[in-house]
Amino acid sequence: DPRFNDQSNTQTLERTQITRPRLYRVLLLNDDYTPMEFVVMVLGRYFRKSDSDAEMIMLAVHRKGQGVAGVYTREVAETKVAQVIEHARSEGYPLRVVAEPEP
Ligand code: NFA
Repeated sequence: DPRFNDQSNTQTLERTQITRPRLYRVLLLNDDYTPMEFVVMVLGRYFRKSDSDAEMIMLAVHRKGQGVAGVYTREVAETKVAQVIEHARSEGYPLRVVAEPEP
């Protein structure tokens, strides 16, 4: 933003500081008891995944042990973790969900 800013009418360039918020990955962790269809439902409802993407992510978690459900700012990521854990526990499932900062 070029502005006249002193008594000699010289110009000083000022720059607006933009800071990007840190992003957090929400990870789903595999377990032996949570039904596959519950994990697919979670990916659709809380992470807005299509049925086919949800199925692929669920199977990747099942095979590899963990996978990324979504990437969000910290408060959004932590809220999703809390909501999914609450829903899973209410159904008696041990599904684990965590948020971790992106490198
Ligand atoms: N491993 C679980 C099963 O076989 C499915 C699952 C997938 C659980 C992804 C947690 C995360 N029922």
